[in-house]
Amino acid sequence: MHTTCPYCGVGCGVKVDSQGIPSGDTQHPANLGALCVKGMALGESQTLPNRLLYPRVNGEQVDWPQAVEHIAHRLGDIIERHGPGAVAFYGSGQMLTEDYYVANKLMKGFIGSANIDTNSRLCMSSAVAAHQRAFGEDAVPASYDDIDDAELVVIVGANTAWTHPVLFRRLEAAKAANPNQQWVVIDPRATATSQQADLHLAVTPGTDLVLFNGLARRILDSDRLDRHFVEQHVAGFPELYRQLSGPEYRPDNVARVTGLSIAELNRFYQLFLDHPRTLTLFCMGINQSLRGTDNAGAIINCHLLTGRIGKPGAAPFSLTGQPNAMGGREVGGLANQLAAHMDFAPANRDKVARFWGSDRLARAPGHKAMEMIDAIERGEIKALWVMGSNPAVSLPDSARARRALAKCELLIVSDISPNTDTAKLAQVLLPAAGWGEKDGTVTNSARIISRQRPFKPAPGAARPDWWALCQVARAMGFGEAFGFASAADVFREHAALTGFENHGERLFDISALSTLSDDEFNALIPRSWPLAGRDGGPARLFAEGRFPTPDGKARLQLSAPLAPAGGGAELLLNTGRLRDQWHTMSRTGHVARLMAAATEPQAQIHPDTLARHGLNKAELIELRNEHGATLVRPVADEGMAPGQVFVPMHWSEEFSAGGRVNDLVEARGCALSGQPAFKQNPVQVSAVEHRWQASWIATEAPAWLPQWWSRRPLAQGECWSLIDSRSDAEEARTRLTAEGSWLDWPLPQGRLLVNLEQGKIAGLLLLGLSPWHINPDPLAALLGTALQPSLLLGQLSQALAGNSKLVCSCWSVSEAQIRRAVEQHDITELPQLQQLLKCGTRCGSCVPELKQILAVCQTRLQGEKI
Ligand SMILES: Nc1nc2c(c(=O)[nH]1)N[C@H]1C(S)=C(S)[C@@H](COP(=O)(O)OP(=O)(O)OC[C@H]3O[C@@H](n4cnc5c(=O)[nH]c(N)nc54)[C@H](O)[C@@H]3O)O[C@H]1N2
Ligand SMILES: Nc1nc2c(c(=O)[nH]1)N[C@H]1C(S)=C(S)[C@@H](COP(=O)(O)OP(=O)(O)OC[C@H]3O[C@@H](n4cnc5c(=O)[nH]c(N)nc54)[C@H](O)[C@@H]3O)O[C@H]1N2
Ligand code: SF4
Ligand SMILES: [Mo]
Repeated sequence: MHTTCPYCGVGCGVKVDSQGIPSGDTQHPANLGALCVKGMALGESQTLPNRLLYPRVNGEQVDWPQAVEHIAHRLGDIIERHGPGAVAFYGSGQMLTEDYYVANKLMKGFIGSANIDTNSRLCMSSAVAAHQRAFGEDAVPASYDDIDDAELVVIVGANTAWTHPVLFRRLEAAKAANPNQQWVVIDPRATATSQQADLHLAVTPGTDLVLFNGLARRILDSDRLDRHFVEQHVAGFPELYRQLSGPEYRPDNVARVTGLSIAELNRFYQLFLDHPRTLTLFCMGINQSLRGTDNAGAIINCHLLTGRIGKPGAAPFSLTGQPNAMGGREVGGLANQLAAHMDFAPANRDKVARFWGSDRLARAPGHKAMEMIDAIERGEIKALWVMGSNPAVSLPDSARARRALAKCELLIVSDISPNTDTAKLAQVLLPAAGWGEKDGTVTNSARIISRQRPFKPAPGAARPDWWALCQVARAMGFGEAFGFASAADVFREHAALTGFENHGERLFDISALSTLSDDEFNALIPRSWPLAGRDGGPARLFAEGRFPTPDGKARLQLSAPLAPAGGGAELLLNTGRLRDQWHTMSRTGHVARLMAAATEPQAQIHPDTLARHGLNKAELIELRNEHGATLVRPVADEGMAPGQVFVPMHWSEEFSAGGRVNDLVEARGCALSGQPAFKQNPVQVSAVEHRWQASWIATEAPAWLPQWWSRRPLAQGECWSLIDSRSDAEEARTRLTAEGSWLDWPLPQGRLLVNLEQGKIAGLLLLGLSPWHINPDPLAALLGTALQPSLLLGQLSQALAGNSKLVCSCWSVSEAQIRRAVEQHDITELPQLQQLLKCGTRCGSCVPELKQILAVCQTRLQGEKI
């Protein structure tokens, strides 16, 4: 059975065998058989420990008709009292296109408000706005095949090695096949991606706009300006020329603002000038910025000025994050779009109203994600339906977002888990069918539409989101328009709308698929749009230099000036992703091997910065600003620029008492797109003077929790790291061991307590030792076994031998093992290491880190030889 991976926007094809075991689909054009570590772990991650199985209203389990009746009645009542603007939907790029289509149709077409926005606002709305401004339509003019043709790959604001791993493997393969291919990585910190670049530009955060405008200025001054292309196909040249002639874009000023040397600038600019086949990949470092839309516009400008668009190996390439972020854009599931690449212009409204057969169509754009929170605070939005997102954690200023969610008269949450921080605030919980149970389509970064196919029944009363939406729509009296019997039915209508009175005005037209039979829909192979090129293969967008604007020309973009950088902050907070976790961990946090590479919420900081703030010895630090505070482990990282801190976005209250980084992020962003600036926030830092710390290893949670805790799954049981500055160790021991019978061994550094139930080990508590530095697995292996003191001592000494970061999750190979192997066997090349330890030979996601560790070891060994 062929389906599509439910994680990132690479959109890899997955084959699932009769046992439900996933493997890469060799026939899928996105991945040609490869899968990354998250894709490989799909077998394990599908089984959630706590699945939401039945609808709940105010904590009581109900059946679907009761839940639907309740929702329809409450929504109807609120709309009657306060108008359609008082209700809102918040969706997700993890919904299928069919879910998205029905949600959009219900809100904009029949409830009559455009208050439907999604987490894609937080993700790529800046890129969407830039595409619309520059091209006239939100169309990504690149395909994965361009990677093989490119001579220069610029990766900006993206840690592709970790976030789009299979794409990164394609990049590695392209470079191996064409050693002349050059890579420039632009990121304020050194990453697994930058490590492999020919040139890494560690820009001052938030200054990419100046860097790319400086590049555009250099292009204007060179013979690489494609005058013919600009004259024929591009508008706005004189205005841009004037803007770029200012002193801000002189090299000395660009160097000053971006923090780069003139030599670095010259090298990057010369590489760009020298390589017509340039592919510029960009992601959250560009989009999640106060100037997100301008950033993307400045990148597109450089491609337009050099005519590097619509040609093999040459394009600006906005990478999408989620598996169906692009599908949501196609459907029009953002508050400022209407449907199917149409906006709210009267002619479009008229078309869509006739197509849907509705006289209640929304008149104007609705509230964007952050504005929804404001509107709830003002009491304007009273009911919110969240689908496929955990906004209590992932929205900026999340403490405030949680207060707003709690204030809603009616909060409905559709999820597969009842335990997310958002689900805990809901009055109505709806059990959604998850991956492997749902049926429909997704569109990836490169506009490839693929099928997600079910291969097992949904458990309990879980149902697809489109189905739940249709039930509610019917109960609200909109029955006729929501009579869909299957995902195929929804898809056909969606496809038909894309072609409805289109007359070639909108590039997004998949109406040829609107007549697929159920069997044909089922058999649909991955297709990219536009549906066919000249040779019947994938079509290249903008190949003729024609753009979907009234005059057929692309538009160069002017940009607003950069706001002066805020002074006075101790540290600048950057946030983003880890290799093995997915967002708020709702789908990956319960898988032991995915948590093993980063076991606790943490902050990466340059060692000099740690020293400057007196944090060298701190076990736990507090980051805070006027929005909130959070507690995290400090990790020394030479790859960070001094004065900056990187905290992953992943931890929530489900997994830790700290680490929820969005409590520190201001709800402010790009004024044009409404996308929050998650990447640059000022914070203060201080050490937490703890009085004790401990590891709790058991299958049950401790009955008492101190100030800070963090939990992680192990192959057997769980490990809870506990730290406190309020109680002392004796009080902790008394409270933690209040239940059950415990044996107590003093250790040189602390003590080991063992909970025995009927002679078997039910739990272990290591008190006084840093959980950060022990390896809990050997002790956890004893859970449920009879107490054997000699075995216990053996396992204890293994545990104390140290915790080394897991690098290869597939073959469980740690950093310490790799370092030892390199030293003992004098390893210089990756294949030797792979042969010896097997690391990096399955999914390959850790290959960039293996290379990084190998390089560091060799530099050290060489240093020792000299
Ligand atoms: N493992 C994993 N993969 C994922 C996801 C996940 O949760 N986990 N999520 C998916 C989703 S939804 C998304 S949107 C993508 C995101 O994919 P990416 O954008 O690649 O990931 P991030 O880690 O958010 O940020 C990328 C980089 O931007 C850098 N950056 C910060 N500020 C600046 C700046 O001012 N300028 C520049 N040039 N760079 C800056 C950060 O240091 C970081 O390394 O990942 C997708 N893939
Ligand atoms: N600080 C910081 N914050 C960020 C970012 C950042 O870089 N830094 N990035 C932002 C970006 S780009 C994104 S995309 C967001 C992502 O953040 P969220 O939108 O919160 O994403 P998830 O945590 O993946 O939440 C998805 C939810 O859907 C549920 N789910 C899974 N399958 C289904 C299904 O089939 N149906 C339904 N109804 N539910 C399902 C999951 O259990 C989970 O609770 O975070 C944003 N927040
Ligand atoms: S790169 Fe990994 S997470 Fe992304 S789609 Fe492919 S297998 Fe899934
Ligand atoms: Mo995203």
